[in-house]
Amino acid sequence: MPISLSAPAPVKAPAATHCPYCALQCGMNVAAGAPEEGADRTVTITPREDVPANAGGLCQKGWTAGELLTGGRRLTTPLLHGEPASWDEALDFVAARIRALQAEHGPDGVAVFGGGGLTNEKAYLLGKFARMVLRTSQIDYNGRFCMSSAAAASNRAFGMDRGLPFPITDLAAADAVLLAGGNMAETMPPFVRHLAAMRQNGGSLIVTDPRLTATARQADLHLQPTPGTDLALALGLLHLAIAEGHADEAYVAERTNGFDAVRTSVAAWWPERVERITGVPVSQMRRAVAILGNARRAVILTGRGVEQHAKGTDTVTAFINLALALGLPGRPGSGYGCVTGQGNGQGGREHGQKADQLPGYRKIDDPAAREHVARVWGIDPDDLPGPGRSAYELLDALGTAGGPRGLLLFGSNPVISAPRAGHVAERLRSLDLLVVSDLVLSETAALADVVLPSAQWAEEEGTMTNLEGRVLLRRRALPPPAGVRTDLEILQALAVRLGGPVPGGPDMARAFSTEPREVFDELRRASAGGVADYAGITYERIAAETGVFWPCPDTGHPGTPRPFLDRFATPDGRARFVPVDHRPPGEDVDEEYPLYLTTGRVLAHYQSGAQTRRIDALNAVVDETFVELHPDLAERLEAAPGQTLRVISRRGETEGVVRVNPAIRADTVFMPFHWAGANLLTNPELDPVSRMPEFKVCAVRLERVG
Ligand SMILES: Nc1nc2c(c(=O)[nH]1)N[C@H]1C(S)=C(S)[C@@H](COP(=O)(O)OP(=O)(O)OC[C@H]3O[C@@H](n4cnc5c(=O)[nH]c(N)nc54)[C@H](O)[C@@H]3O)O[C@H]1N2
Ligand SMILES: Nc1nc2c(c(=O)[nH]1)N[C@H]1C(S)=C(S)[C@@H](COP(=O)(O)OP(=O)(O)OC[C@H]3O[C@@H](n4cnc5c(=O)[nH]c(N)nc54)[C@H](O)[C@@H]3O)O[C@H]1N2
Ligand code: SF4
Ligand SMILES: [Mo]
Repeated sequence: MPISLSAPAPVKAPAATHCPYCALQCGMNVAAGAPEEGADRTVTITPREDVPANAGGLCQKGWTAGELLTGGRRLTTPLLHGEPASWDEALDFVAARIRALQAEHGPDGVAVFGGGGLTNEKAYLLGKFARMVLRTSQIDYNGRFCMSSAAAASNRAFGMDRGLPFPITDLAAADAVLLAGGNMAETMPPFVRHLAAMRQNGGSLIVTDPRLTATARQADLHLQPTPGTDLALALGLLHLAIAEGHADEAYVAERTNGFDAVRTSVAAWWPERVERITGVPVSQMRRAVAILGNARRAVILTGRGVEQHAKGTDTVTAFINLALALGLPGRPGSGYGCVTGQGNGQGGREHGQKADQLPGYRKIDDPAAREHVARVWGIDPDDLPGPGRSAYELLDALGTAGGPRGLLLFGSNPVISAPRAGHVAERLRSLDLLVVSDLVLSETAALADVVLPSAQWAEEEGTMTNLEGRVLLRRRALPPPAGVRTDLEILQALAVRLGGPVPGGPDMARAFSTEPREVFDELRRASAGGVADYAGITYERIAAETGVFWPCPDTGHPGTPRPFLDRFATPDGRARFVPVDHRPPGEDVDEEYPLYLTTGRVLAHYQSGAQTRRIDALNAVVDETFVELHPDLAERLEAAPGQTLRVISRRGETEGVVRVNPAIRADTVFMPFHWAGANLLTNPELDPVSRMPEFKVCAVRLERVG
């Protein structure tokens, strides 16, 4: 069904903006044409050359991103119990239910769940709405499922978590890159150009992945560990690096603390022991260490493959320890970085939608932080709630005694993407009130009492912080269709209904501006003096400079592409070595469940698939969930490609179409999580520090169907 616009959009110069999907935030020009009478509006996308991350490249998801702006597959009217409703009806209902639930259960009776795809302005205002209007401590977001382990490890080691603490273009000049658990050829195709440039300049790429992925095929060395054993691998690599004299003693003495304890702790991780645990041959470990140790400039990167484990924080810490021993972080052209995933995965983790956090990457239990943010918001610091539950713990508590009875959800689809998703769906169904703001009727929105149709990327302004920590401007290319509101408008409408104006209290219409620029200016003040300081960043500067790197404390400051060159963000300026030890996965294989299941992504689909499963060109590439297995395993099961297999774990079962691939370990099967199924199986065991679930390894068995 075509979307009718309230007023036809004039054909304008294309808007120079960025892709709606991943953290590479490829630059693209979006040109919107005026619809003919009765016809659909048209959108044309071309890549931008001036954005270093993609420099003229896009992946198939980026090329096709316009389809959801024009197609009739999106929501254009609020839904109240599944029926079309007016905005006033829907919003009045939500406000009344929130009031009733909080009267009965207290402020924590209503929770908020956000997303790393939201702009900085939305993420900031969502956190403010939760703390200032709802006064609930119960807010967290899907970034917890994404890079939280890397964030925790970076904070621990460097006192700051800025995904890549250097511009992505630095990679081209490295002599070696170790990519641990990332598959950029499918998850960020234009990223591979930077790795290819490095190799063209004579550098070497090392990839660790249980599968010989499209990325691993481009590597000079592929280490293929058993899922969940990367921590042992990193300890083994450090053991070898020290034994072979690659530790940079001068750097360690000058720039770090705590090396001795780590040196002692890795002494027990001799290579043969590591080979037994990981399955990676000693010779390959030696080669990896020689490549890294002999490089003048080297970079260690981690992706979700090593991070999404119940020991993800310690695993990343072990890789950071290796990087520190080799003297990499804070050296020009070298370092450690986490390859952040979601469009605003970096900014979304900085401005207060996290359970323990206030804007500017401040801690919610820090009195000075509370004081600062409360002053910006015009409230008493004592009225700010404390820390709440982490994402999975929050979802798990919904509708239980003592847990929240209502949930407002913006920018996530946990029915597909949360671990042990069958249980999560049950918790969502048990709520007294579920409100979802989305562009499409996602599987989670389909369970909601109230669905609020929101505007999309190219229909509104805002800022996104990409994987380099570069703050970018998302420009408006066309107006939203009639009937659709922006998330900022939704938050304001709810704040006004719920919060005031009360005599002497803040004016909620002003406290919740619907103008992205005004929200950003407030975010700048709220972040000022924090770790992620945006005070000096303006829309004008971003436009003029093609992005500004935080921290940027004042408008005269140039921004900080490489924050660790002189000192780390710790109190004494030194990086911290943290001793860590290997441990097995939360759930290991046994007789009943003899195979490892690992999960991840395919090129054509994004996340829960809520957006990309509605795009024909992407469904034409792959439109069903599959289970990838080694030929030996397929033979044992007498399973042929195209047949369906049942995959069973302790938490649930699902089916998948067989794909036979010699590139996977024979003890491991892989499923993408873009379709319902994979997460019915996954293990919600959480990392003790980051609260990351163990998406990347659990035990399963396979059965033939019929
Ligand atoms: N096409 C596409 N691109 C995306 C996304 C998407 O959904 N689709 N999502 C975006 C987001 S939010 C993110 S977070 C990034 C994620 O980007 P990546 O981290 O590259 O993505 P994944 O596919 O989750 O995992 C990477 C690899 O880890 C491997 N792996 C699995 N288990 C283990 C293990 O135990 N050890 C090791 N060493 N490797 C393991 C998998 O085989 C997989 O190839 O992608 C972003 N880009
Ligand atoms: N098994 C397994 N599970 C995983 C992972 C894995 O590797 N394996 N990876 C995890 C990772 S890294 C991530 S990041 C999560 C992501 O999983 P989800 O949080 O489910 O991510 P999306 O599918 O991007 O969901 C975003 C939703 O918000 C909507 N949306 C997009 N933009 C906006 C906006 O501006 N406003 C509003 N209101 N809505 C918007 C989209 O239509 C979509 O429905 O999945 C995690 N789950
Ligand atoms: S790599 Fe990421 S940002 Fe670039 S076009 Fe693809 S999905 Fe969009
Ligand atoms: Mo992610």
